[in-house]
Amino acid sequence: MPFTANRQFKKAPRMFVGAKDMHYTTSDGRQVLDGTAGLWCVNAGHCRPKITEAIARQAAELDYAPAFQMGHPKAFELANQLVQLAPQGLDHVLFTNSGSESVETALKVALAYHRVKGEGSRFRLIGRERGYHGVNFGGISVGGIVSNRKMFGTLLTGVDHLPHTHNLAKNAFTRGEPDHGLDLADELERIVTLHDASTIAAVIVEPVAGSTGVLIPPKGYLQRLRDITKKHGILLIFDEVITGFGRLGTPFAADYFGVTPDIMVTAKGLTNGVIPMGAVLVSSEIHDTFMQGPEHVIEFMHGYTYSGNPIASAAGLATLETYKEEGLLQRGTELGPYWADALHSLKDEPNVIDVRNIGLVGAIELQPIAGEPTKRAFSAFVKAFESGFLIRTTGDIIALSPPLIVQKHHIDELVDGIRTVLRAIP
Ligand code: PXG
Repeated sequence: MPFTANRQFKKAPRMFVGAKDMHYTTSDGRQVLDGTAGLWCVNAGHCRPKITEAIARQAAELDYAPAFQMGHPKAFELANQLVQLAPQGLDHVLFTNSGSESVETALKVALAYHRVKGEGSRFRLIGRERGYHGVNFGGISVGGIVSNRKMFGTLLTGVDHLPHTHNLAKNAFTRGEPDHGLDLADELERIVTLHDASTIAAVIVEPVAGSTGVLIPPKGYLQRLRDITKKHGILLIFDEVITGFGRLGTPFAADYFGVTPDIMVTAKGLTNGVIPMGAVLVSSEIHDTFMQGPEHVIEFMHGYTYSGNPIASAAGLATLETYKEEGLLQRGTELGPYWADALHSLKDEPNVIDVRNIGLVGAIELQPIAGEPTKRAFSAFVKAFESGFLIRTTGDIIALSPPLIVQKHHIDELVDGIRTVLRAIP
């Protein structure tokens, strides 16, 4: 099983057999409130009719079309809609089947772009400590999670990392963007000085790091990264696999922070998590750079059998329509203050050392049990599940990201449930 304690799980399986809107149904018939939108992906809630019907219709009409040298209308329609929704300047789309594939695709675009431009010396990729960019070799190389990297040999060479921005001593219990840490963006200048700009292709960051516990960028940090990358001709890649599609109360984090990258990596919420699909958006400047040479020659040697798969495309279109009809991509702005108040009411509960929030994301960081890191949070996860709440934990951090259809009473229920759990566990 993926990222699972296999032996423990198989002794006491936690199984879902159904889902509707905000709830899962377990194999023993219990309702579980979804506090995490599945794995940060079911932004429109579960089993939404528009999406399930679109999938069924498409499966009966055109099940599969070859992705190479052939097309079908829905992939183009979805690409056009994505471009409409995305920040201005991101005008072209490459489809993939997951966040991990989107990351690999983005890194390859960055390297090839510089080479096509005659700057093939730009081969370095810069990631960040505590970054998560999926599990493939490029992603774990630029990623900054030691346990995901250490087993797998030399990874990609020519990679360096920015420091992470998490600083509890200075920023604990901040609402939204923390005040301290802007200077950490200047570490990029140090890295550029060390390697020389002429060797660096791209910087990749999650605008808000999700998997490692909701690390919210300090005020001005992303803009500073944008300024430095621009100054040195380095591409800026935002990995919006989690932050995309309304998680922060705007379509993308790029909108929230007012910073537009050169390449944007997406997946998850693109199809509401229902059918695997990812998309990489790039600027016209990048796209146009590739469009040269003889016309019968393939411009970018990359792609997947299932890139722009018809059923995934149909799911994506129906998902975007659902977001639009129900105003879901703005829900995080409307509900943000209520969400923040509810979460921060946990401040004085046992072992809570930080609460942080942005849009409809939140984290509660717990003091680890001495000598047994992750154990306290995992106990909270199990206890919450038994009590009817799905939460995520990473290290000793509880991460929350409910579907964007969440109502105030669900928020109350979730936060009160967590309060009870925190009081009950060791
Ligand atoms: N980039 C980011 C920023 C992600 O969060 C990926 C890439 C990889 O996506 P795929 O589709 O290949 O898994 C992710 C995935 C968690 C959790 O609980 C987070 C992810 C996946 C599973 C669990 O934090 N993020």
